[in-house]
Amino acid sequence: MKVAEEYPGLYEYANFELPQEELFLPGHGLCASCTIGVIARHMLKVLGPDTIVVNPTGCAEVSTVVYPRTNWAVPWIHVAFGNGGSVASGIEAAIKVLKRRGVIDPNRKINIVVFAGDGGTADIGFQALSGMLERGHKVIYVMYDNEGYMNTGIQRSGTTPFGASTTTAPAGKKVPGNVTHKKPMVAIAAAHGIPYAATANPAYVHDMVYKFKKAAEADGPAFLHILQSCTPGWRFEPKYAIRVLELATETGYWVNYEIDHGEFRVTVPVPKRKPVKCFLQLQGRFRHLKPEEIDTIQALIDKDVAEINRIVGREVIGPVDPGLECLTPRGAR
Ligand SMILES: Cc1ncc(C[n+]2csc(CCOP(=O)(O)OP(=O)(O)O)c2C)c(N)n1
Repeated sequence: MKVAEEYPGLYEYANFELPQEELFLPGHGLCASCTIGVIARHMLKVLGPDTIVVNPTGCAEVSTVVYPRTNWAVPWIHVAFGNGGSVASGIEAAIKVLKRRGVIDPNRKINIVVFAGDGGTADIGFQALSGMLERGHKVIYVMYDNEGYMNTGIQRSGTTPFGASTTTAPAGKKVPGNVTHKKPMVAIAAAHGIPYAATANPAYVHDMVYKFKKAAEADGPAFLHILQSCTPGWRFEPKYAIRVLELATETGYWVNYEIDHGEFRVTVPVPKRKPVKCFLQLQGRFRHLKPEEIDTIQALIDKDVAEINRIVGREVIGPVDPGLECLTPRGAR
């Protein structure tokens, strides 16, 4: 309740208020329990039919659009792996001109969305994204982050976490998998001075839906960084797709926050954290980690959490409580 009082609007857009209409249609080829579907479906429920989706190559694209079939019941365009931001910028500029010329009703609100993976955003699409943010195009950029180049065979990306084993950063005798840290994409996007940037997690659907709404209402570019569990890449049983995402937030590995016109807010406070091993041990990509490597990851998270608490000015993400059970039944939290 405290959260609702502090952040009015957070729970306004609850699921039951969303339209019944499905604009992301069933019958796609996403992997069993892939949470890209959860993100796309809720995104279109919030944004509605007057939405144009720009989709760089990645899992979302190859699994939902195989000519002549599509799961997107809205205008959708395929773009190259690296130019989502540029194409969206062009669409936004063209719509402005068409409105000025009276071809399109100037009062019609059309949402333009880039729906791109972490490789297509944090790495190869980075300059197109940066240009789009710098020029101030009114586009919602959604980066779904499965922490690797998943559709081409689980290669590491700029957002693969420390210690994850991938096909291009395999765990071996001397190297514990990937040795770099996640690129802080929200901080980078926010540093462009855009009005809205946020993280989200499909396991916290109300929070995610609220952020789609805020992004649509922003008076300029909006950037959403959404964690997305990947069954083959993270190597967990499909039944844990949402549970593993919950653990990401419950352990402080992933903090749900927003930066609204420079104002930083944690939107899902975590009074007591579970140890990060709860998140790691469900996934095959971390199975090789030694206890001291898990301690390193825990220390990295503790540092990030301390920084977040410092920015907020109070302990919005609490300390680790080793007494908490990893897999608390849903609703018992
Ligand atoms: C210039 C270029 N380089 C490489 C590729 C091959 N390619 C297509 S999709 C992809 C990986 C996409 O990764 P990401 O954006 O993280 O999305 P995911 O597959 O994980 O959904 C790669 C390497 C390409 N299409 N174009």
